[in-house]
Parts: sequence; structure tokens; C-alpha cells
Amino acid sequence: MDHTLAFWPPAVAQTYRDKGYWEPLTLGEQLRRWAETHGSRTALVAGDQRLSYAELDARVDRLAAALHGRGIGLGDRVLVQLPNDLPLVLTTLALCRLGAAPIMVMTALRERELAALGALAEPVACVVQDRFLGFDHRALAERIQAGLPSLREIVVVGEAGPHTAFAALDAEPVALPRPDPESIALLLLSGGTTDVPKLIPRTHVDYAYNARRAAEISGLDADSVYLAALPVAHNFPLASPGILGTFFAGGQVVLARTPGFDETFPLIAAERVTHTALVPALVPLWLQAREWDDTDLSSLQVLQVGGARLDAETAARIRPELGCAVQQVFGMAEGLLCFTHLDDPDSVVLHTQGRPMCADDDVRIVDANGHDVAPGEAGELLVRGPYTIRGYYRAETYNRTAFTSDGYYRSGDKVRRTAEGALVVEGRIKDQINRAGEKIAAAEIETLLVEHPAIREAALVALPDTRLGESACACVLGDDPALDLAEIHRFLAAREMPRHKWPDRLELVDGWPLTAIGKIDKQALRARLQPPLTRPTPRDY
Ligand code: OOB
Repeated sequence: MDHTLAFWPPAVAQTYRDKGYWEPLTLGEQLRRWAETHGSRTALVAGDQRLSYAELDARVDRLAAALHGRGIGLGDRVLVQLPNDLPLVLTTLALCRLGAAPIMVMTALRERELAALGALAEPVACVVQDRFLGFDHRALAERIQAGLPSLREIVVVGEAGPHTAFAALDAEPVALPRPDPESIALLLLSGGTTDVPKLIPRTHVDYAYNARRAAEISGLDADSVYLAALPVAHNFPLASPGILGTFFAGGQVVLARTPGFDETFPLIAAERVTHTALVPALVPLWLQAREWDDTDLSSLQVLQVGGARLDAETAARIRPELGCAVQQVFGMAEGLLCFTHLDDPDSVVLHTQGRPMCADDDVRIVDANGHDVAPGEAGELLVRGPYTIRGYYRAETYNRTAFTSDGYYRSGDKVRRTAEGALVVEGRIKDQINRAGEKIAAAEIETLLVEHPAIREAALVALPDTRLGESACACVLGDDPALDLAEIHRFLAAREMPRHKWPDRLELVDGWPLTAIGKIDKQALRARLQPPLTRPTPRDY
């Protein structure tokens, strides 16, 4: 096990085993069990491919054997950046079976982030699509490899050029060394608040519990059909309950490459989808489409919405306009998952972000001094439990502040608890922008902005936005009064910053409001910006 990792203390781990949260199986073994139980039932539909549980298990075996033959195995890390399609599911499961942790990277990420992740985790290989949405991921992988000595191999789905073709990774199954079920199964990306990305180590046992319990709460069973519309590298569609939760229930997963209604509505109709998940920013687009679209969505039973705050008015429109129940999900890749329950009254379903899913989720709500707040008052959410990490991957120094000395994860979320025990997310303490569910660490953009010759200091703040929930406003102190947003975008594009992290608005300031200890007072800064001083520039992305 990686010595730079903080895991659960032995006595705590023992209670999680005793209570049955942690089953002594790897994710690879869970897949084998699903295949034994549900053999010929359809597990996965991706484009025109349909795989039964038995076929999925067999394909994963063959891929794992081929990867093993190429020297990838126990204790390795592999960067996986693939769109929602069969190779992503096969690769993730095959690597879990091998005990080589996939680093789950969304396709929107570019060189800066990948290089930083590579330096941190030292992957031996990466698996990418040749091109996706017009972007050349193969060329990106080559640039990453040039600066990353650990990266021996590039595997490409599609046109592989001089690299290893994913399609050629097929070998007779072999006996593989067994990973420790309590070792790292996969590494998720944290939304983060720092300028370098953080990796979240999830173990086989904790992630299996995460998916299994989330599936129970969401009412998934063998007749359920789950549509994975959000990018599967994210914890929500991957295992909360997502794909893995559906597999635990013996249901069927359908993959959509993008979450737009043009792609998802026909899939819902064709596959009789019962469950799916969206971030709040996508809900109004689906609702709007229903004004003229008459695709048969009658199979849909539950729409899960999470990743950012869903407003009650939008939540209330879901049943009448889409004909299904809404389930709010407040979760984090670090662990804790909260759900509203399908039989909760509207007061809970529409106005809260649900209850923690496990009786042993140990949640505290504390004030700035770390003391518990009075019942019903808001404070920072701290959490520890059977599927909440005790430390980020290879981040010993950062872990000392991100976790309390007794192991609670400081979520940075400001919440209160209602009389029914549900949590309401009131805001955020961490320095982050939640733009349509995509988390932007303010520090990451600020660090880059000050590299611009016309910018001396920069502060990125969140502003309310009816479409995105929050938008990002860059406030900069500099010498060039002609500096404009288009130039900032050009600058960030040249540094391969993904578009969703580009500021929506630019404000030139001539000084900062400061806190008592002399830091930029972002709360005061935000207050200055509202109502808008200048009109935000419209963007179609
Ligand atoms: C999910 O995971 P992450 O890791 O991308 O982001 C976690 C953060 C939370 O700490 C919170 O700030 C915010 O996203 N968040 C919400 C929310 N759900 C997440 N804020 C308000 N209301 C909600 N319902 O976003 C995630 C992981 C698993 C399931 C669902 C979401």
C-alpha cells in the first residue's frame, strides 16, 4: 500500500468490515459475481454495441490479460481520458481487476492539468481517444509523454498511429495477481481549491459500498435502465449510483456521449430508460426542449440532480414537465453522498439536498472555531465515514489542513441540518466556483492570470448566474486599461486552459478590499460587483 496515504485507523476499519460495509472483494471480483448472477442479462449498451454481464466480464478479462502482457499491473497508475463509450467502461474495470489504478480524467482537461496529474501520480500508461469533439487527444498524450518519463505507453482508441491500438488489446485470459481489496482501486479528480489538482484515492471496498448503497437508496433493481449522460469519469455517473450502482443492482446501463436532449431523449425512448442523472444547469435545457419535443419519455422514473445547488422552482417543474420523480444528490468525489428519498414529502425533495446515505456517516457542522453549531444553524460540513477518504493521494502537507487531526474531511461546504435530518447547502467556504457543476479552483486561474504581462494581481470570484448557477468573474489589478475579456480568453486558450474554466466576466480594479489579516476579501469584492458594473459578455459555451 502507498506509504504516503492516510487510510482509516485499524480499529475504525474493523468496524466497517464487521458492519458489512466493506465486503472483502475487489471491484474485479464484484464484476465476476455480477456475471455469475446476471449472466445473460444486458449490462451495457453503447452505440450499437450491447453486452451481457457475461460478455462484459469476458471482455474485461481479455483486456486485463492484454494489459498485463504489456507490463501493466498491481500498484501501477494509468491515466484514462476517454468519452462515454464502451472502451471507457472496459478500461476502468480491467485496470481495477489488475490492481492498476485508473486516474479518471474528464475529456475537457488539457495539457496543464494532465501534466500536473502525471507528475503527481507517475502513470505508466495512458488511454485516450484519437479525437473527441474536434480535439486531438493523441497529440495531447504525446506532449504529456514528452515531459513524463514514467509514461511508457500511449494506448489509443481509434486511429492509433505509432501507438498501441486499443482494438489490438485482446489476449487469452491469464491468472492475475490479486489486489488487496482495501488498496486503491481508482483515483478520482478533486474539484479542488488549490492551483494543482488533487487526486482522491478510492479503495475497492469503499467504492463498492459507495455504489451499492447509492443504488439501494435510488431504488435501482434488475429492471432498472440507467442512462449515463454526464461524463463517466465523474463520481456521480460512475458510482453514485451511476454505472457501478446499476451493475450492483443487475440493471442495464446505457451510455450517452453527451448529455444534450438531442442525444439523450431518443436513447431514453429506445432503451426505456428508468433512471438518469444531471447537473442543475442541464435541467432547464431538458425542460425547455419539452415545450416542442414529444419523444416518449414515459419510461423515466427518477431524475437525479446533483453537483451544484438545484433551485426549488426548477425542481418543482420536473414531475409535471418530464413525468418523473426528482431526487436531489449532494455528493463529493471525496466520499459523502446525501440523497433525498423517493418517498420523502415535497418539502424535503424540493428544498433540501437530502440525508447522508449511511448510518455511520459521521457528519459535524462547525463554526469558524471548529465548534459544533446549534441545531438548525449553518456552518462548515465536516465528515468521516466508511466511504469518505482520510487523505488525498500523495499530498501529505495539504492533508494536514484539508482534514482534522481526528480524520474529518473539511468539505468547505456551508450547510445546515433541518429538523428531519436533511442537509441544506447554503453556500461555500472554500475558494471555488461551481460553474454548472464543474468546479473551478480560484487559485488555479489566479496563478495563471498573474503571468499575463498586464496583470499584477488577480482574484477570481463567483457571481450568481441564472443559467449556470454561478459564473466566474476575474478581477484584476494591472496597468493596461484596454485589457479585455477576449484577451484573457486568448491568453488562457494559449495555455490550454479548458473553456469551462475561462472567466465569464472581467473587472479591472484599482485596489482590493482586504480582510483583517490583509488577504483579498472576496466576499466584499463580490458585493462590490453586484449589481453588475459592466454587462457580462455573452458566450455560447
Ligand atoms: C459532485 O462531486 P464533486 O467532487 O465534483 O464536487 C463536490 C462539491 C461539494 O463539496 C459541493 O460543493 C458541490 O460539489 N455540490 C453541491 C451539490 N452536489 C455537489 N452543492 C449544492 N448542492 C448539491 N446537490 O459534485 C458529486 C459527486 C457525487 C454525486 C453528486 C455530485
